[in-house]
Amino acid sequence: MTPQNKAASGRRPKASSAAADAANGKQEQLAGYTVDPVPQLTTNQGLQIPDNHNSLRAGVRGPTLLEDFILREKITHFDHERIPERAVHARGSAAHGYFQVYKSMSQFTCADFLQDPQQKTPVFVRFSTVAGGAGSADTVRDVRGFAVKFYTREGNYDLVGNNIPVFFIQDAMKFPDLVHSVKMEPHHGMPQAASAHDTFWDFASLMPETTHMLMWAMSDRAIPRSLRMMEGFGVHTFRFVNASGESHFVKFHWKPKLGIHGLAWDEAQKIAGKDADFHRRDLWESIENGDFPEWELGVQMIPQEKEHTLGFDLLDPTKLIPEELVPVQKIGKLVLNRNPDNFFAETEQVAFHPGHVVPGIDFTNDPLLQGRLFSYTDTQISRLGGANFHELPINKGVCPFHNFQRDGMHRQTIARGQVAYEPNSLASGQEFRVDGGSKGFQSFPEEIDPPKVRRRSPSFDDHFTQARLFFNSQSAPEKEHIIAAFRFELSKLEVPAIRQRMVDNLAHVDEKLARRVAEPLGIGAPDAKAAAGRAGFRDFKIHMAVEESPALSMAGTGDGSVRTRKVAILVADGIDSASLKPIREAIEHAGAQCKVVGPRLGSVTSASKRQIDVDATFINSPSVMFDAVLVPAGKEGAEAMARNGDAVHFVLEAYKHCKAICTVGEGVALLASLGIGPGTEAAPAGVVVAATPVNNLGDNTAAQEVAQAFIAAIARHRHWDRANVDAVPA
Ligand code: HDE
Repeated sequence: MTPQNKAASGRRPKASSAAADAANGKQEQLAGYTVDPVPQLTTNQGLQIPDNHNSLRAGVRGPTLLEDFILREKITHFDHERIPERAVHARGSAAHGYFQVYKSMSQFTCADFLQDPQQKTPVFVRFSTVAGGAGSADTVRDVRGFAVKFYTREGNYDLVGNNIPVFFIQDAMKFPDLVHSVKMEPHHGMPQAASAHDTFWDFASLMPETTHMLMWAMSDRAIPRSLRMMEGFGVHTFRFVNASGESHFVKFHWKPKLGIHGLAWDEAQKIAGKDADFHRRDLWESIENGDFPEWELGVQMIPQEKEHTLGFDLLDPTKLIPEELVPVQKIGKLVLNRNPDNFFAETEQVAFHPGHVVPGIDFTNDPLLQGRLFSYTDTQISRLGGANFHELPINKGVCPFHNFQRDGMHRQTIARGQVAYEPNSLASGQEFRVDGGSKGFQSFPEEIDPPKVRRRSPSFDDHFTQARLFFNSQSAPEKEHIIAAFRFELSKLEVPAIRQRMVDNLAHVDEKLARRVAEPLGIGAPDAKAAAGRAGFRDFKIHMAVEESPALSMAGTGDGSVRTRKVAILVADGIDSASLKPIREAIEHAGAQCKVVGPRLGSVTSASKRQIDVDATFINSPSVMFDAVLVPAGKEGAEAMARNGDAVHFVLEAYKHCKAICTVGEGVALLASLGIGPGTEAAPAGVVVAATPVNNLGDNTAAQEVAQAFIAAIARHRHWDRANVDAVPA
């Protein structure tokens, strides 16, 4: 950020990002394009505008004159402000940062940005949902896009991935059908950003190859707690190629430092209404606060000659390679340390393309990837208004680029000279000819001499074994969440036959899963035979060397820290403020962020007549905005909260969503009166109660013990195994 635009944006300078940015050539390049507001208006031609409130008219009460070119310019520009939103992944949030490799990968790839651990490569990363429009809510159940643009010294490299390692379909030919089925239905334009409708499940149930990805999409992976807490995957198998031309197959993984965490489904739906920008805000705020999101880049590498040894086809994008078979090697880190200056110019205009590769990274024949290689340039041409989208500041490489492509809409470059062709001898007075030499990008010379066919490989035919592997690898609560998600989605269908077809398919994944899903849906028992008799079903089984893959579960991931976790401290008149202080200090010291939430803004009065500042209200910041809740002591305060329906709802809802709750003194009684406290039995999972009487909490040791137990409970993210949450009305 230039000093000038720091001042203009009003954002405080960030010391650590400034240091990181010193090595960031992309930022310097972008600075040349950024402008700041000045207290003087001109037209787009530079003419000063004396009055920006009144149009030119015939007399003060007369008609507006067509002559008013200043009005016309302003309105015309406004009329054309919108561009087509992305056909998929329309809703996105992005940030700048850098990538740094841990050690040279020269043995496997000659990609320049993967050679030198000292080198920081600037990146721009855009996260997205897939199905909804640009204004849809962040927390809908959906796949998340995870697209990374590396501005390398050899050209831009785009790793355009998702947060789920497999895809719904195997062949690009089916992509428009898939997307049409999941987007809002064409006759009435509903629902927005949701897969819980007939057309999606109609398509999915008729295409058993979707089954593996459906399992992921029904898991908590599809309702992430934060964009900072999800994995990313390249999905397809790519190639690394080293300087000697040797190739390894490679799968890319992004592993978040904070672990992989999801929301409760009920919570995700409520957040969609209470704060539709929940993920965008979280990303923005954590970067503004200096809590830079971080991932490690992992690779699974398979030597060329081992292509056929895994038991399934590496080219099939509905399959993953279990980490237990081929370990993920962590080769570098990605840090996001700067928010964009302008949403439209950067987040909206950024144009990703899986075909933006650099020497040392190449494609495979995955038929989904091959189709993508066509689609992305094509879509940018209509979305960004022509073939010159690479000249937009956010898309421009940081290395020199030149060729004889010329002209077109919105051309920025002024190419000098007489020559726009090759070979030529006029440009520099001597012959210039591209010589077919060994430099630059060389496609891996894979041998291909087959007949043309329009047919899937039979090695793609098994659609259930890896879906089962995924299900088997989940913890007990994760399995329950998947069952509940299937039930919810299928219950929304208007055509029972689609529900039936879907559970028939699921019987090939796991009979019990299918039965449990079917139970409340008013349909017959799952019928595996009926599924097997339908078109598209193939009776073929791949061999998996593992039955379970613990790496596919989200349980127990993360570094155990509570950094950036949000804790609500509930207050009302009459609470005991002394009981709060040591616990608040300890959790803030551990990196969590506290907000005091009360019945009104301003302040409340504690039992000892102190004024406690209130940051937010029960209504404007409900429990779904937080990861944990602290209910303080104080008889009057607890009684006041018990009388306030919003406070009661707050506590019950946090409990239902399995969040860590800490309560001291009379707060314990409040929980007990709501039927969720420890009562005479042990406290429910994730509920921390002060073991010592309240008045001893001033004693630092006792307070510290409570605080540390609370921190440990928050670090577990959610207590999904908490008993009886279904009985809680929230
Ligand atoms: Fe995309 N995809 N996709 N996709 N995709 C687009 O390109 C497409 C697929 C992914 O933040 C579009 O610029 C086809 C898989 C991300 O700007 C479009 C096929 C994966 C983003 C397109 C796929 C992705 C897109 C829409 C099947 C995970 C957002 C706007 C053959 C590996 C990038 C655009 C951003 C965007 C086509 C399948 C990821 C239409 C034809 C598999 C993260 O070109």
